[in-house]
Amino acid sequence: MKTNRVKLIFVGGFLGAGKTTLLQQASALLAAGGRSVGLITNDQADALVDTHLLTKQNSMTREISGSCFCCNYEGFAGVLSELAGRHTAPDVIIAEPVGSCTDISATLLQPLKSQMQAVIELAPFTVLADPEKLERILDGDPADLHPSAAYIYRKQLEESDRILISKTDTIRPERLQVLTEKVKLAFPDHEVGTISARRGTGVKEWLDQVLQGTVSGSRIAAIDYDVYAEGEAVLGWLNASVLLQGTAVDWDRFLENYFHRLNALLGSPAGIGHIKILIEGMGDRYCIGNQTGAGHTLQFRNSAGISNIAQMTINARVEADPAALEQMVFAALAQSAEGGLFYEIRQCRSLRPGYPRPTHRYSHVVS
Ligand SMILES: Nc1nc2c(ncn2[C@@H]2O[C@H](COP(=O)(O)OP(=O)(O)OP(=O)(O)O)[C@@H](O)[C@H]2O)c(=O)[nH]1
Ligand SMILES: [Mg+2]
Repeated sequence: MKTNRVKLIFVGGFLGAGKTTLLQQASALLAAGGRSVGLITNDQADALVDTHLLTKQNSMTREISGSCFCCNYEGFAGVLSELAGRHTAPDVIIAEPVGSCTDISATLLQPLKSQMQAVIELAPFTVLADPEKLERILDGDPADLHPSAAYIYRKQLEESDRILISKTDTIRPERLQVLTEKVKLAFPDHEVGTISARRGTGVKEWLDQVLQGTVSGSRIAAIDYDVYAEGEAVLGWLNASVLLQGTAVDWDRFLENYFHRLNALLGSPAGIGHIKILIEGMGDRYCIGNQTGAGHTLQFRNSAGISNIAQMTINARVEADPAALEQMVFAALAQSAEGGLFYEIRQCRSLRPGYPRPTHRYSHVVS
């Protein structure tokens, strides 16, 4: 076991803010600098696209599924101890909480400071916010979210140590400057930064700052748990894993067609938290599609190539009844499979997140 404490970085922020993309970039940068990295993902159910993606790059990736970190503190602490206790323990661990989760300072950071100081050293708690939603939220608009989900968005910003405006490549520099000033005005005691994980801009600077920073969980937000619970419960949550089989299928085109059909069934774009779909073809080939709101947010990356068999992992967080969401997800699959493609649903879990009941909730900041 290492004698030095392992640095633990939490990267929070609402669904689709860019957390996993930052984890990928940051861990690659750390690895290139000779530092080993452990990653911890979190979801309400297993078959998480993020875990599949991160595992491709980093074998020290762990997933806590079935509940958020806060409601399974012991599970999270157990994974931390396992990683930190390895013969080849990582130098840095980066953890990504569920995007609809808040009150992380009171329920995770304070207990960790109090109970695991011997093992880990907490970095400043960063919350990512994508410019489009952030701009609207700051203007008092719910940004196509249910008002209680917008409440969670605001609370995530409020409880953080560091607000990081993400996806800066999607906004003009002058607008970014105004937005940054607005954030500083709304949160005068927070550190505020900007980043484009896609372009790599600001990733090194952010890493240097959080690795040097020693103050974490510097504030606890007042959270109305009934509103928080409602903000989570309006989201239907679906994780599914599907085996696809056909003849020389172009999986990238299949994925585009699938999104097209699913959007047609979903109708109004309002209420899409994040739909992320991974298709893994032969060898290491994969493609991924992400949609974090209206149609213009849909992005495709990589290529799964052409083959006969592929594995599809579907994660959808949409303001819809879970049963209705499941029905639409599979109706779109049935439509996309017309013309000789077979599919087998290997696993499917659809749910409405339950009332958040954290293991611990500290009312004071632990020094
Ligand atoms: N243009 C642009 N897109 C980005 C950037 N960072 C992330 N994205 C895109 O935003 C979408 C969501 O990114 P993720 O990293 O999966 O977001 P997340 O916060 O982990 O999402 P959840 O885990 O569902 O909460 C994907 O399409 C990413 O490619 C960025 O810097 N620029
Ligand atoms: Mg993620």
